[in-house]
Amino acid sequence: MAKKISTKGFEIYPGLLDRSTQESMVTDLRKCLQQAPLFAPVTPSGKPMSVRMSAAGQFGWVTDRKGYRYEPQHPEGMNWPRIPETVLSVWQAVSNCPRQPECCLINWYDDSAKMGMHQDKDEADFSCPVVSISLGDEGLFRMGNPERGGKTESLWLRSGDVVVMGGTARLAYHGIDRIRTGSGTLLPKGGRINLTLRVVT
Ligand code: MD6
Ligand code: FE
Repeated sequence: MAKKISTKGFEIYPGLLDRSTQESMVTDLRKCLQQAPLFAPVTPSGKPMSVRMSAAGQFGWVTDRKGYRYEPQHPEGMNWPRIPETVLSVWQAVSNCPRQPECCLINWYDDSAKMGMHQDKDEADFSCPVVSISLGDEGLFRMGNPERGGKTESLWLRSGDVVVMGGTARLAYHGIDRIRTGSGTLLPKGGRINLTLRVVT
């Protein structure tokens, strides 16, 4: 198995995906986004999020004035595409979970996008981890605790890095403080893609 760093229960696999795997994944994701385009999510309080979002799988995670939830269709009404095999194989390699992911959330960060500290808790089965894949520009990942506040640790996630949030870290707060513009060479126009695989039901 590849090198693994464990911090606060988060398991980080630096450089798990080689360049050609990352390139195949981007090709697959472009097809997904043709079927289910990125949209600009709004928090339940009406605040626009700085990332743009889409998903693949049986469910996509969405947010709008009605709240945070999983939905079987894109906000514009189309079905979500299937989760690409290139992405599913990462789950098989690192999740140690007998269930299959039902959602691959696709988050797209431009230069100024970030993600505030949050828990991923809209899923039903917290015995399954969330697995995240980073592509493109580097993002500063902040890892916290199961309760809001307390000490945090930060780490730059690079293209091809994979993070597993399971066990004691499954409900830990985490976020992306900022993007390092132009740090990646995978995406010709720059930016960062983060995929998170989740079992929803
Ligand atoms: C990101 N990731 O890396 C945001 N969630 O852009 C997440 O929110 C996340 O990396 C659950 C598990 C791992 C993650
Ligand atoms: Fe998250």
